[in-house]
Amino acid sequence: MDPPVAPIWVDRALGLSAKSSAGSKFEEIRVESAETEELSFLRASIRGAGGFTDTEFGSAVERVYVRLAEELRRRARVPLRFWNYVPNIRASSRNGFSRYEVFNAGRFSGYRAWYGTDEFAPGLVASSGIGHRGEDFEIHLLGGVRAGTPLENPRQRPAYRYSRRYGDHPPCFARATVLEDPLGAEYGPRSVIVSGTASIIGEDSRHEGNLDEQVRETLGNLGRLSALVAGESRDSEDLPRALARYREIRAYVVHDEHLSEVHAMLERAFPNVTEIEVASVDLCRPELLFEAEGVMVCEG
Ligand code: 3EB
Repeated sequence: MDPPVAPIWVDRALGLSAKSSAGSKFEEIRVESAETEELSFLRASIRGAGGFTDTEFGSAVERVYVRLAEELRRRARVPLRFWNYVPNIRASSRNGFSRYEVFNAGRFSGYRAWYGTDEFAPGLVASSGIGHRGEDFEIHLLGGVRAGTPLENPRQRPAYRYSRRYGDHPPCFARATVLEDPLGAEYGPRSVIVSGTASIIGEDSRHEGNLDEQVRETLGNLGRLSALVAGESRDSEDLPRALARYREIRAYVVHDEHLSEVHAMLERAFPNVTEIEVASVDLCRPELLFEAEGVMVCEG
C-alpha cells in the first residue's frame, strides 16, 4: 500500500456499485469522486504543490478546503473524515515554518471560509495529516448524508486548542467521528471513525526515537478512546478488550525497516482486524516514528 490511496474499509463501504467521475486535468484543483446512496468519497489534488512557496501552498490548501465544501454542498452531504497528504511535510522553509504548519494555517482559513466563523470546532471531523513522497498535494474526504458527532480523547488536548508551539494556527480536526449511521452491514448500527493517533499526551510527543514505546503509547490512546465510547469513565483496566473494538487499522511508519515489526505488533494487539495496513510515509512532527488510525464498533 502506497498512499495516497483510500483505506481498505473506505473501498469496501463504497462497494462495487459506486458511481465514479474523473474531473478535469486542466483545472487547478482536480476533483474525482465515487458516490453511493449514503456516502461520497472525494479526492482533490493540486499538481506540483511540493514546489510551492509557503504563501502559495497555504492559499492552495485553503482553496482546496473551500472547493471541497462546495462539492459536498452540491451533493447535500456533510464531511465525516479527511485524509491530508502533504508533500515534504517535514520540510522547513526559509521563514522557519514547517510545511505542516503552513498546511495548518491554510486549513484553518479554509474552515473559516467554509463555516463563516472562527467558532467551527463543533463541526470538526476525524482526520489524518501525513506526508507522502510525491509532488502533488492531495486531500481525500469521506462525506455522508448525516453528520457524525466529534469525539475528543481525554489523554490528549484537543488539537484545535494546541498552543502556538505547533504553529500560529492549530490543526483543525477531532480525535474521532461517531456515526449513528451504518458504515457497512458488517459493523452494525454504530461505528467510530478514529483519526490519525500518535504517541502524544496532552500536546507533547512522548518517547522520541523509541518505536516500541511510541507504539505502546499510541495503543494506550486508541484504547482510551474505545473505553470512552463504551461508557467507561476512566482508562480501561483491560487494554486488550478496549482494542478488540477496533475492526479496521491503518498505520504509518517513517522508516521502511519498521514495516514488518509494526505489522506483527499490531496483529497481536488487534484481534478483530482482518487486514492491518501499514505504509511508510513522513509524519507531521519530526520526532514521531509511528501513527495509527482506524474504525471501531460499539455494542449498544
Ligand atoms: C497530532 O497532533 C499529530 O493534522 O489532520 C493526527 C491526525 C495528526 C490528524 C491532522 C495530525 C492530523 O495528533 C498527528
